[in-house]
Amino acid sequence: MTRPTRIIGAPIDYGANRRGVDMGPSAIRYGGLAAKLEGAGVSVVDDGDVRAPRAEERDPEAEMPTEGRAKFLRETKAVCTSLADRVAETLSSDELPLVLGGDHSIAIGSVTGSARDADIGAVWFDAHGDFNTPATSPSGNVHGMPLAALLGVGDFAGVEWANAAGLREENVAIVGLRSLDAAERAAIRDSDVTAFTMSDIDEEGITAVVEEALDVATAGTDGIHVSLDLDWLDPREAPGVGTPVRGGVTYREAHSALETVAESGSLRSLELVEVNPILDEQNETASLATELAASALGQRIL
Ligand code: B3U
Ligand code: MN
Ligand code: MN
Repeated sequence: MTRPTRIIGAPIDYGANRRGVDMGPSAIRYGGLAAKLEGAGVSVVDDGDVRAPRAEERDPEAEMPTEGRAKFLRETKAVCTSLADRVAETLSSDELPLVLGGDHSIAIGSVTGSARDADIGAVWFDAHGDFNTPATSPSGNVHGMPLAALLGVGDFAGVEWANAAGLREENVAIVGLRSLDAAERAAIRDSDVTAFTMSDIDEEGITAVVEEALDVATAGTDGIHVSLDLDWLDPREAPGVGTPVRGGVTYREAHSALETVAESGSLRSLELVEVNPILDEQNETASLATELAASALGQRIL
């Protein structure tokens, strides 16, 4: 039986190159999230959003040292710090945190909160590696960096607020890769992270790949964080994302993957990121996100 679930919105777009992803939490709620989860037998509380100042309210003074190469890192840190507290509090009251993004930089906060009182692994469903650092990123967008930040890769080494989860590379699996920058490709190959590309899914099938990813993330840990970037899906299924990449997983593969997550019984925290309602068609990507959350939390047809 899935634990009572607490929804926490993180409406930021600082980490993305497209405006609009800050409206993701509203769109996902409007897509019927609470009703879908309740329909799956999960009790739900909506905790509202973490406070996230709009980019226009930004104080142009006092740049952080790395900020020139990592846009809005100071604001990202502030939001992730309060998000981590909300996630940790949710877990300590025996509820499951369901975080709604926002761009993928918020994962630094979600994972940090989830790991505060536990040793966790992570499964990262994404077209991208999110393994850039301020020094390697071609875009400077922090949504392309959260895994590297959490693992202390390259110039993220020793960045206390970002590394605080103590996440181990051996317990991280990325699933669905199909777009990497040259330096992040090298960094992933040099790391102990397990990465499954779309070719692996084509060859082995989604269930086998997700089972292997779960083995990696659960080995010796207390539970797992699942980070679901909606650009993991093919843009035909999920058009409302800032950086779509052709050749992603299908609707059925996505549901099957999250059902496999639910069956593992190891899910500790979940997040849905990168839904951009401005780019969406009739809120279908947001609505798909709500369905996938229901599958991850145990929804079954029969
Ligand atoms: N790797 C590119 C593109 C990207 C990463 N994550 C998203 N886009 N969503 C970058 O900017 O780091
Ligand atoms: Mn991502
Ligand atoms: Mn992505």
